[in-house]
Amino acid sequence: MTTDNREMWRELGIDLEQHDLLMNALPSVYKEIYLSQKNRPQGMGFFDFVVGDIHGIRVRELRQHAKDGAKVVATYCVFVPDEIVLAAGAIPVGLCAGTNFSIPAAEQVLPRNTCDLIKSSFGFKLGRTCPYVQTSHLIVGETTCDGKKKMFEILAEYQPVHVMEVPNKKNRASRDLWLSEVIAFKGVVEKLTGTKITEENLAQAIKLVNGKRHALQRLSQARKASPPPISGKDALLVTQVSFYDDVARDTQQVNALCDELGKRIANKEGVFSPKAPRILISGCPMAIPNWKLHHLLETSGAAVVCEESCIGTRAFSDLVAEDKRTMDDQLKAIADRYMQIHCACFTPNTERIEDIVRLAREYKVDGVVHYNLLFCHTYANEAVKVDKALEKEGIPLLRIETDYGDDSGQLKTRIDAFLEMIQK
Ligand code: BJ8
Repeated sequence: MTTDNREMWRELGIDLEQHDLLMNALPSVYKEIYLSQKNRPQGMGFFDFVVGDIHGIRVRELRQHAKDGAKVVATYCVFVPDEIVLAAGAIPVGLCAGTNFSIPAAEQVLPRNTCDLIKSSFGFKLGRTCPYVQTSHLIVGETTCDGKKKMFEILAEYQPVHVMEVPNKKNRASRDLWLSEVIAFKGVVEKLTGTKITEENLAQAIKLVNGKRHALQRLSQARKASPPPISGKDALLVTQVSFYDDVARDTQQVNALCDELGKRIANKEGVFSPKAPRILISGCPMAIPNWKLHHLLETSGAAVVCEESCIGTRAFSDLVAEDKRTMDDQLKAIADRYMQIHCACFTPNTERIEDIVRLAREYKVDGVVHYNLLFCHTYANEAVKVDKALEKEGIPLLRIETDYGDDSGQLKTRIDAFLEMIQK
């Protein structure tokens, strides 16, 4: 922790005393969970470095951009189109919402029986412990679930918030509603930045974000290999970092990592035994630093090879069409791409169930773990359908409902029993 960082945090209005508690705890947690892993790809060095100074370097960059006149736009959901933010010369930042550290502050205001992801994100603002929130000029929320949309109303009392209406159905009328939201968002960003979004700068931004998604697709593909060339924990971290790092730099680093993984695959070099049970995790997103389930699974002998999640395949599986030339067509292509995110907020949402079955086959998994945050009713109810579909396909499923608290002992008992059952 440098004095420079402290000075910057002070200027941002951070509660230094509370923030110190978080910053002091992180290195030992990271060492235990990440640095203790054997035979990690060298390319993970960059991501270790980024996380090692998680509230330093990147925040400093954002502040410099802000001093140079750029705006910082913070988001909580993969429905917010980064392309529009980048086209206007602003910087999108996916906010952390994965730690129980910020929850006590949130519980002073929000009901306790709210999902931890919502409480964690709100608590960072209320407790003034996140320099990314403090650096941002606008927070963009969405109407994906009731808890979130009500939280955004309260958050708007503390910071400028714009909420995008995500429809609940996938029919033509819903798509038109979503397109109108995308168009309105373009107007909001133009007003914020004072920059007109043109066909040219939007085309560039689409290409840039597609490049990042393509790199993450490569990483995902590499995990199909047996033995897996990278741990699930490391792959999760790479996806988490991609939400807040500079897009071009992140793309380059993920591609370099994938080149290395390609060589590992050719040499049959892996991080786990080829006999390790292969697991697909599906469900609620795991925002940084939520590594609990991956850590438990992988220290119990499993290999997590895929995440059907918004910090996983839902974030990068689809690209925006790059062949559109008019603004209307570009915005339609953006709207169409985002409508393919199969979040449980949609009804019906059969595409997500189909994705889970397809991914289970493609990644040759031995079992699926459905990850549900406590009080997340959309995913919990959808798990009933997931359960039925997997049973029909003969794919074993373990349903986990948890929060950010420490229930590792209980979870480990259930995970051990599941792994023993599916052991090859
Ligand atoms: S597109 S999954 S990132 S909304 S876990 S806050 S749903 S009660 S996070 Fe999500 Fe966008 Fe959907 Fe993805 Fe509510 Fe559930 Fe909490 Fe959730």
